[in-house]
Amino acid sequence: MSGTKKTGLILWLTLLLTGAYAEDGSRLWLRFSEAKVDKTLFSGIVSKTDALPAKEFGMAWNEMTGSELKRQAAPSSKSLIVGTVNDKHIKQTGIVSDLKNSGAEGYIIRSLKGDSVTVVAANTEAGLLYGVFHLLRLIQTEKFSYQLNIKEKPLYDVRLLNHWDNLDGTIERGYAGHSIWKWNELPGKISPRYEEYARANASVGINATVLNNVNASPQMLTKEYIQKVQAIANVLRPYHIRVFLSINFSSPKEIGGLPTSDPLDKNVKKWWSDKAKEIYKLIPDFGGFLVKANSEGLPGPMDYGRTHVDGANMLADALKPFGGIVMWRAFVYEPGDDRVKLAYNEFHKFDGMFRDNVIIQVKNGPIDFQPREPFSPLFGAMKKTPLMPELQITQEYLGQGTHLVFLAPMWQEFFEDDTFARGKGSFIAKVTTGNIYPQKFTAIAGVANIGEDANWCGHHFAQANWYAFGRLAWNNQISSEQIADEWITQTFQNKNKRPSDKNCWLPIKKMMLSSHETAVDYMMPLGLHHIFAWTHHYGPEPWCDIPGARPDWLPVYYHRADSVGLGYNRTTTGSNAVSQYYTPLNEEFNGLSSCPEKYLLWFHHVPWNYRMKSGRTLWDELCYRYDNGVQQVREYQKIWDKSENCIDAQRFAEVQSKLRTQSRDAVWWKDACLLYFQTFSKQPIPYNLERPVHELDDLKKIKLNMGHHN
Ligand code: GCW
Repeated sequence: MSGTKKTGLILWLTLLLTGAYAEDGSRLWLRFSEAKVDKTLFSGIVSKTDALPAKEFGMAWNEMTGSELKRQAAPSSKSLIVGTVNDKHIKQTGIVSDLKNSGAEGYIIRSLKGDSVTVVAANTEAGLLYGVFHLLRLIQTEKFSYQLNIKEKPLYDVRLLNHWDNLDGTIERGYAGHSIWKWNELPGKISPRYEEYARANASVGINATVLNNVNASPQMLTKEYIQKVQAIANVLRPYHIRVFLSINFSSPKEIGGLPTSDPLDKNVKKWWSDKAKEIYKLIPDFGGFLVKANSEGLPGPMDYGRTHVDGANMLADALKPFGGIVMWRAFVYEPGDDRVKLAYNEFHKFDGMFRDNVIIQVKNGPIDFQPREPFSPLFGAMKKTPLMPELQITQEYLGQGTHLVFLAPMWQEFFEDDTFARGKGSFIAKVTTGNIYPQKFTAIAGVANIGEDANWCGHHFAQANWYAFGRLAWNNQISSEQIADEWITQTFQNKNKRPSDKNCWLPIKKMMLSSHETAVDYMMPLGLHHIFAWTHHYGPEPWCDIPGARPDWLPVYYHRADSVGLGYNRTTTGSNAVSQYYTPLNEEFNGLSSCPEKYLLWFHHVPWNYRMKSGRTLWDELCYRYDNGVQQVREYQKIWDKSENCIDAQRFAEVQSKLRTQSRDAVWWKDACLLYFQTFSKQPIPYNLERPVHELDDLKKIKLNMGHHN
């Protein structure tokens, strides 16, 4: 036996004996074999044998208990009944009338009195699937009982992932390897990952996906590719996931041989109508198009002197006969005024002019997925046009595949923001679900963090962000704490390690819940934004000032550090971006002392010696925040190392290693920002804080090879 083989065997035996084993994260939160389940929970299942929800339940049950769940022709004590309103056993339960307002995706899980029968019922198979996954989650997290009475339906109609996946297999802002879509193998070869992907999404309620990058290749709409898309759609369909595509606005010209892509040209209109027909013939439940137009160099209607309305409506007309929708992005910023104001200025004036199957997709903040931004003032401003939030699950600006940052608290903050659109209480959560101004349909998108890495998301904890997006798209009122609880239990529970695992989970949960604020602290506290390194957006480069580059791609444009102070004056004496918000919010943001400190430098240029609420000067406060970020990550390292006994060996080691990098990166961020801003403030870093360990000149030389255009 060779040395390596011997070591391998010993390692294997040790793992076996200690109960530790390698786990690569590929099972996500669907690790049913690790759940502690009493086999006698159910005596059998009453359901249609060919229905997917029952099949999914049966498979999970096998994994959980090691035994088959018997089919029953009629319910008996401790039966599980799974069925739609058309099934006779559901009719007998009396639940049917309660499902009246449950819609196409809602469900009821109810324990019937007397003989411990559990019923999962819905109007449709889609609802049933969500109900079954809910029941499984209860079992996995040891929350199942015979006293259930749950009624759920989603708050958003379309809950979709946006893949920024290119046809060559690369992913824009992807940090988990190449794309899971194997375009060169399709349609002949179907990767097993497509179905796993569908199941994982369905388990958290995601019902739609855009397969390709918003920076779309015209090739996507060729016959060849539509056939490939059809093959994927066929796998996703049983899981009730509808496929959408990003389109390139110049497609008629690029692949259709037309001399123009002018949206008012009749041949162009016909081209799109024919294209829609062609797609729906192969994919009858096709969702529609996502469009990035006249943004970051992409073509659009304005190339022909037309407007976003002309472009969106033309596509909407092509899709309308088939029930498709257009998701038109508001991420536009032609150079000119303060970038923060541009999307609002461009779109607000078009309110009420779009077709009823158009929805405007708006990033949560007015710039670009920064670690923290105030909400985009478009939310609440468009009263007659449906808007959908776009969140970024992939951590472009939040440590990418390396930093542990749980995004649910950031999204929760967004949902809880009050727009004052119709007075107090006009929360984003309500505005975007049609509860302030009625919307014909609602939607929410998350830019996916999924790739072909074994663990899907690069960082084991990044899976929590996929999970959280799904849960919040279903119900934007679920607390981050609940989401973390659910995810940790499902993801880390381990049959061999309980009960000690629970002691570990509390600190892990605390770490997750504070991790976003921590990243804000060590990257850009107090409202700083966009001081990332040029192109790759991983590390700090607040000094970056490339002659000739677009000013609004440069950090100095945003932080405006000078001898007086720091921050961008967006008040009435500055760019006046505050005026895009409703009263009293505009006034609150406008006042130096009323502006929430988390947005201070977003809205104000603040003197270095300005007194903060803590009593410290701005400069000192900045130093404390950066330092706090660093200390927190070190705390996370301790928490994680202490959890070694309850986490499997592989994931433990991988996360441990990433936390080490995150810890070094946090110091890098702190030193870079403080040493650089110190050249303006000319003040010492408070002496009780740890000293920089880098030279500013050395940090300025760091160039990571992660190239990207902006
Ligand atoms: O966040 C920026 C990214 C680009 C992205 C663009 C967008 C897909 O840096 O990579 O392009 O936004 O959202 O369109």
